[in-house]
Amino acid sequence: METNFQRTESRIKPLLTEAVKSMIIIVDSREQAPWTNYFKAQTRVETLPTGDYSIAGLTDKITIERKSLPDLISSLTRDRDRFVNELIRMQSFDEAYVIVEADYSEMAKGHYRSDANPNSMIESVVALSHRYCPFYFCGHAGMAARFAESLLTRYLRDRCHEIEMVVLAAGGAT
Ligand SMILES: [Ca+2]
Repeated sequence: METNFQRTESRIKPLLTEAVKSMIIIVDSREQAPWTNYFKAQTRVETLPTGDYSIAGLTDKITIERKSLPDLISSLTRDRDRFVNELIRMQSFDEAYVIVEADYSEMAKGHYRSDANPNSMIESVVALSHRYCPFYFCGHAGMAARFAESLLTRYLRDRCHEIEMVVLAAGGAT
């Protein structure tokens, strides 16, 4: 006779595959120009206490902070304290990322309005990404959104894989 675990084993994989396929991306309600149209996944607007993008059901586990180049420059200069506080809050997540909607070369060449020194900006990005979480420069909004969706999907797929392993291991014990 089939045990409960064997039944669960055969059902768990399609369920988890479905969970990844039907992932809903949460978009923070304060996002000014959200990436919504670039995502393949469905989205839902909610107010996120930290960060701009996450996964429905896992909003306290993974967070992505979106920065345009002007946002990034002000976050590294006059709004630095506020930004560092956010990076500190992001430490309580399993995974946290800062995604910049610009090329690294735009920042390094000082292609922004502020008179902030590009070398100081580079040093700041190095220091903060070393201390807190990765910063990815993804060119423009469309590419940044694709990168973000990929990070979110991979995170969810990894968690589903863990659940599958737990179920399989438990099944093996009967
Ligand atoms: Ca932001």
